[in-house]
Amino acid sequence: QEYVLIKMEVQQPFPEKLKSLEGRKVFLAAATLRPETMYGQTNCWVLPEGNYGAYEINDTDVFILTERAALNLAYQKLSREPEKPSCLVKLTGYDLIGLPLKSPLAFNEVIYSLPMLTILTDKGTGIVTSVPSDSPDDYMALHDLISKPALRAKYGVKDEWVLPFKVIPIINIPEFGDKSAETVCTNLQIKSQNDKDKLAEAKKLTYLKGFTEGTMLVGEFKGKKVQEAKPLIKAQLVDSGLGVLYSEPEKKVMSRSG
Ligand code: ZZB
Repeated sequence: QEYVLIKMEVQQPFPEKLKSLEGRKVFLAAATLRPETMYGQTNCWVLPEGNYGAYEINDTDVFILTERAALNLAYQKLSREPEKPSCLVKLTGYDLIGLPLKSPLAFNEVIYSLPMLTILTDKGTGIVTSVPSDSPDDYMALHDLISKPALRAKYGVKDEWVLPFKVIPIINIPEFGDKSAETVCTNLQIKSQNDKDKLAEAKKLTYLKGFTEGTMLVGEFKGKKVQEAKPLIKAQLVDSGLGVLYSEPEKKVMSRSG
């Protein structure tokens, strides 16, 4: 899988835990397969109980992600020292909740890092950018935070990090309209981010239709099909240095004979 890592820049002033990184450019690096949806970002997701680190990528840039991703990056020439990840600060997801971020292409000037309980730590970077218009997982996780004050309280999430953010229409899919994730989640009667089977079904539907039938409603490639816009936006992000390419090694398949 070739992902684009979206460099979501942590805004000043840094919290106590990140103070030693002052003077550097610090990014939460979110792995995405949908660079064309970056206009609609409303927040970033982290796993509260997840382990993360702040890794030196070069003389200026620091990426916050999982150790596993840092090691993969180090073998893809994205580490200060080749093949050796250099961790400046160890962090957990709790340390990241509430960080204000500036993210490439996003219409929202500032977005916040929020808890998602279903993030996999053995995939991507463990940091996920949230596009509730087109991703059912994101739509439901945001819906959970909006509708459950107790959930916000549990993770120390302030109302102003969540409640002002609305779903932004960015892609039209004839069958599902301008907010396909919302439509599909409603149709399948999905109740929460933990509704795994239904969410997998919803993701399949929106992925496929989004790619084959979607049209961009916003941005430089407004009016173009998603299929055409996707590689163009991907190239722009990478060429401008706002994103970097990241390949996930194939998962090892266990031999049956042991
Ligand atoms: C923005 C986005 C917008 C995404 C969308 C999806 C969609 P896949 O195909 O299963 O590999 N993701 C990345 N890393 C993780 C993780 N560690 N745990 C949970 N989710 C993760 O899925 C790749 C997508 O899963 C990535 O692309 C990312 O969310 C998320 F409109 O980035 B995406 C219908 C999906 N729409």
